[in-house]
Amino acid sequence: MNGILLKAIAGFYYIEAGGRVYECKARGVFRKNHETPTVGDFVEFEDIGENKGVVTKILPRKNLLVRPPVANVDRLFIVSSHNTPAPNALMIDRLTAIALNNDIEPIIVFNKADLGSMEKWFNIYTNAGFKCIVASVLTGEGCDKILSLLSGGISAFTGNSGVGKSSLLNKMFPDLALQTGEVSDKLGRGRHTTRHVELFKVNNGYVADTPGFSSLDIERTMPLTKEQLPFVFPEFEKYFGLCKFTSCTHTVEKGCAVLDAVECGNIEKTRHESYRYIFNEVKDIKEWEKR
Ligand SMILES: Nc1nc2c(ncn2[C@@H]2O[C@H](COP(=O)(O)OP(=O)(O)OP(=O)(O)O)[C@@H](O)[C@H]2O)c(=O)[nH]1
Ligand SMILES: [Mg+2]
Ligand SMILES: [Zn+2]
Repeated sequence: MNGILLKAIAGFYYIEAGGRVYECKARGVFRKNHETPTVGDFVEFEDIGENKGVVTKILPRKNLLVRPPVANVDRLFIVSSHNTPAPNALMIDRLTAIALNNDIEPIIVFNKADLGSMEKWFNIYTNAGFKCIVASVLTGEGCDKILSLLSGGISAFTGNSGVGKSSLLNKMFPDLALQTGEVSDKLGRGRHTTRHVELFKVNNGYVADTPGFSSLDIERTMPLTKEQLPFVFPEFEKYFGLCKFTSCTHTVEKGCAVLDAVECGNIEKTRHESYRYIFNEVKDIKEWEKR
């Protein structure tokens, strides 16, 4: 039988097929091949009765994200919030880069707009060419827009712990009744309420709620190369070919058209700072690997 993996917990895989959910184990062959069935995977499994089964094959993936661990993602909703926690440009820029590098449409959600204006953030990312939504679970603002983007394919919600990923999903789909958690007052940090990735069937599509991370967690190797990096900053693209040097990395070079665009305000400074930061990170890792 063919199905889709909704949830993986303690060695069990929960697979939906024909409107039923089967509790499955995986064949040992996956471990041998260092393959892990991942939420979002389309799989083949053997029905062994009583809604139980054995996963026998993972069908070819469109993509596979490491953080959050979800496969075959069509849309990534990158959620941040007005405060507790406040938006982090570098984190948004990492996530949009990872999405684009994996052929995923990033959609940036600025939540908790009831706590204050998100206009500055909305403008930065709209100008950079991203689809942005200002939202509030309290007032319901933006929820219809998110809802309209959820039909068809697989969507995943990601972002810091405490930004309101589960709350937004509950607002749109009250039946999910996902657990949400107060943000710690002292630190303004989320409490990592959502503990595992889970896919839900909604609007003719699927949406994954995922555990939030802290800004530190994402300070990790970016899964892309310095050659790929310029292409995942969509607002840079129209300047390529206009730089003085064909080998321009758009970081420090004289006569760089991207740097000129930053200078005159056509490219947002924070976006370019993130670019440079990530560039140095992926560049160093490559050199380290060569040694
Ligand atoms: N004022 C306000 N509070 C919100 C909004 N959305 C969520 N919250 C609150 O923010 C806190 C965290 O919400 P969650 O939905 O648990 O956040 P999460 O992103 O799922 O967090 P993790 O599961 O830890 O990753 C809760 O106390 C929510 O009530 C909003 O739009 N406005
Ligand atoms: Mg949550
Ligand atoms: Zn350049």
